[in-house]
Amino acid sequence: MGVVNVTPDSFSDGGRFLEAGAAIDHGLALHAAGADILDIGGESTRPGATRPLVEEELARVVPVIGALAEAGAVVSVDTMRADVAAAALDAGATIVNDVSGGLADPAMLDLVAARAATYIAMHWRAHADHMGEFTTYDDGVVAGVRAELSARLAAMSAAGIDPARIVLDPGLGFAKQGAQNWQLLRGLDALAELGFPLLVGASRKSFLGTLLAAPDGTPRPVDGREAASTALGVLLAQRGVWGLRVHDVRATRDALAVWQAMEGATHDR
Ligand code: PMM
Repeated sequence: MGVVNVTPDSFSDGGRFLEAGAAIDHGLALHAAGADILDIGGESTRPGATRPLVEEELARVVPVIGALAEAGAVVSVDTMRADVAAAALDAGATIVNDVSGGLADPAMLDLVAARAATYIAMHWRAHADHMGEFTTYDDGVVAGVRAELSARLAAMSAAGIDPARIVLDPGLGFAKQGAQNWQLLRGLDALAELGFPLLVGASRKSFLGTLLAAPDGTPRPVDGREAASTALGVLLAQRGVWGLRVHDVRATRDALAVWQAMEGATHDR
């Protein structure tokens, strides 16, 4: 899954693709580089971010989704709002990527059920402006995320969402402190046991910046985290995750091709 953030302030690429034409060109490039899905988002969820108005979010994502779906890409909309999801599905998206797993908007699960969309439900506890206050997990982060995702699955089932259309996501960086992200990644099997495909968004996140910090402790800036993101993507693919949400699709595709060649999964060349 290739990331197309149509936002002024995302941590990884904020402001670069705010203009629709630039976002569409970027999406087309990710599609050409081998992305199976393009994920279009109009709300930054970086720690501390404030929310855009719904009109603003709609104006950012709908034209981009329309153009990319028209070009033949499978499109997901990265939104927590049912109204934005509805407009995105009307514009040609087929997947709703809701970082709140249905918690932010009470209308979301019913909408997804009614429209028979594929639903990516991420683990989430609070909006970005105060999620840093919710990083306590009494039984450890793996057990906590698993229990809270199970509760969301019950809500999805009650709303009538087809289980065959559900994907779960551990929500790296969302109400998680640095080390908790590594604990979650190591404990991914416990989430896989819930019986649903997993999507993981690790690309360029701050726990990688911390891992790669300079000797004086300065975190590695976002644009220096690509090799680590790609390496982690391969390890996750080897563990059987269904999807990787990444910024550099070409690097990820190349790394996956190397892994598959080593496994003998591709023709010998
Ligand atoms: N991370 C971000 C945004 N959307 N969606 C899913 N499903 N999983 C994630 O981990 C996720 C997401 C924040 O990262 P960005 O600012 O690079 O988009």
